[in-house]
Amino acid sequence: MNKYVLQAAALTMAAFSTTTARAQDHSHHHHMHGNASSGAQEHLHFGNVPASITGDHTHNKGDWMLSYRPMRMSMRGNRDGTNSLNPLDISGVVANTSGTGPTTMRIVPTEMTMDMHMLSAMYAPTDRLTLMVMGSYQRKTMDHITYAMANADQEIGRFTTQSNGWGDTKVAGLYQLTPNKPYSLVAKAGISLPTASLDEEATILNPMGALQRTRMPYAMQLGSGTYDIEPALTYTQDKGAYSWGAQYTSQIHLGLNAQGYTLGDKHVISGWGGYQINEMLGTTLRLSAEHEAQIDGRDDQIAGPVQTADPNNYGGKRAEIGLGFNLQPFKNTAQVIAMEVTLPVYQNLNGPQMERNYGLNVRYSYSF
Ligand SMILES: [Cu+2]
Repeated sequence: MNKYVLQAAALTMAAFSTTTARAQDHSHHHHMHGNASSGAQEHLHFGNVPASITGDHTHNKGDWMLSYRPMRMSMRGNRDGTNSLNPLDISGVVANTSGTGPTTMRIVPTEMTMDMHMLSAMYAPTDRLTLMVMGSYQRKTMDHITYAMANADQEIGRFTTQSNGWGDTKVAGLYQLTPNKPYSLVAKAGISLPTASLDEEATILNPMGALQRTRMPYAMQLGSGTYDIEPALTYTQDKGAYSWGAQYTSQIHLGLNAQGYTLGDKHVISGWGGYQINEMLGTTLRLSAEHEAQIDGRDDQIAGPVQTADPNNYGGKRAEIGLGFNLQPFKNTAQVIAMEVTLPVYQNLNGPQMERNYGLNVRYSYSF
């Protein structure tokens, strides 16, 4: 596994260094960010795109962009389909949470927080092709209630589990399909490399009232464990102070991971509009819809009377709204600070499953 990661990294670095050398011979560097005039510059719209959107733009030949994107996803409460469930609706329900057969649930998750810090670099070897590499560090916490084995209505205690570490590493090529049009259409071909840990453990309070060390459920692990194909197609355009765009993106997991399962494939469609209030501040409004499949296969080390240990209790259909702003402190897009708050508007989940509460995306990008 690590061999492939190193090969991919080496290939990326080789692509960067040859193209950097070529860019240096080139007498005229393009530094046209934020200059909203005609021609190729029309494509540099990335000043006013929602903070949660990635892979939406390409850069001019020889240009770089570094970005830091902290992100939070908060989940609170549970539902099955579109119906909200109380913890006592879940305790005692039969689920297929181990390889040995059905179990009645005695541990109910109530809240989960995922914090992710993403660092990425973009480099454009040509005016139409931009290369991107991204790494991430995450921290997840999950709160639970434990009910007694002998009585599904009797709470015996609460506990929190936590995992943290590096996530999967993503490498992508972004290609500008419409270089001479007033709009931009960018195709992304990306791959996610399985660099994250999938055997994170925690101490739990079991229904017998004892503390037990065990492998955490799928949701608390840090990556997919598989090579994933991540294609995307993004359209953006602007006119005066107004900008708008749409994106289709997906994550397709290839094969089974070493633990014996595959996370559900995910497809997301987003549309957004933006309004530039002045040279420094823009606002965005986004609507996204996604479909995520259930987990295929199972990790035999993940078991226990809890919904998150059942591979069927993953995925579903969700729609959300995002409200954001973009700040350009130096009145150009060389540095952009973006923030977006995401709120769910529709959740139809393969449950019982925890429901989303809110999301927060921040992005700082520096182009040169
Ligand atoms: Cu960029």
